[in-house]
Amino acid sequence: MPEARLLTLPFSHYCEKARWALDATGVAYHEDAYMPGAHARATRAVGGKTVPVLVDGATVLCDSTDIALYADSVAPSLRRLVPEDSEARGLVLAIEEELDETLGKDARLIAYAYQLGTGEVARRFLQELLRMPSPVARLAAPIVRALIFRAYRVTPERTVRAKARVRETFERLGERLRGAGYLVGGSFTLADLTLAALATPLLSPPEHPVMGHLQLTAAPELEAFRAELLSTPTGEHAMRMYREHRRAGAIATRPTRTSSQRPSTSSPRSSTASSSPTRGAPRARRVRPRRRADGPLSPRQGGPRRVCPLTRSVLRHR
Ligand SMILES: N[C@@H](CCC(=O)N[C@@H](CS)C(=O)NCC(=O)O)C(=O)O
Repeated sequence: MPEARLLTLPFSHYCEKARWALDATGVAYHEDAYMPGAHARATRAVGGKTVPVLVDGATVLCDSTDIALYADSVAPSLRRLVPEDSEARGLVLAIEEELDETLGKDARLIAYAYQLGTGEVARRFLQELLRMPSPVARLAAPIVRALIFRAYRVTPERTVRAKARVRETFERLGERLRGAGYLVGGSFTLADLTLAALATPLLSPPEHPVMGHLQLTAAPELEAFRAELLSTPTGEHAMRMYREHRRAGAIATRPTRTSSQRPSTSSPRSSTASSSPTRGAPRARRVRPRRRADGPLSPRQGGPRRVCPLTRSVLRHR
């Protein structure tokens, strides 16, 4: 039985959230990391639109929350990310859902606004992120900028508003963290994981399994915002979650060779969206992912059809 497949853009913070949830719960999977553009074909082929997508036999989950809850539902009790107690569970899911809709979108918008903001910064960003040769990155920068700014409606006004909302979110969560080691209860949950993963475009924790190896040069405005957030209790908390709770992901253990394996084209049995009413109760599935009691995930047989050069460079680095 093949392992579950996680389709990603490897640098995406929603993908990192799903990857971390799978790693933390010990679900065996392999990551098919795509280049931007190629991801759209791959996700469409299984009935999805955005990444991450988890394909496990006939089950297709097209949202990071559904993937995390699926992973949690098959995890041994010691590795669960969502508490069983109904009050704590409700709180964890509420924080997770809110951060998906606020911090996830705000962090992405702010990071792109600054990293693609001017010609030279954008060129360097693409060169470092996608390992593009400098002349190619220079040509691609205005096109990528226009596409991304349109897709995520990046404008100076929206950037200012997104920063204000991130400050509010961090302040509110900071109140919750006062005198407490974690956002809910006394242990690491999906709420802490979601905060840390979705803040990565702003905080750049060195333990990030992909971005930690790239060490992108941040635009000065982004660096200043990072410094501001890192000085808050919530920023400190997110960085500590990476230091103390992030295990190496499958991407770091996978062989580099590619195979002729094509993504499944069979129609999905279940496919969910971020507004799915199934939060807290992933849909019925036929095949459960194998799980491991502890330790890093095993290397898969074969590899993705198109390995993102970024991933290759990370793999080389390890
Ligand atoms: N709510 C979704 C959001 C996923 C999302 O926005 N993914 C972005 C990457 S950060 C994406 O796929 N963008 C490319 C596209 O829309 O084609 C989730 O939690 O999975």
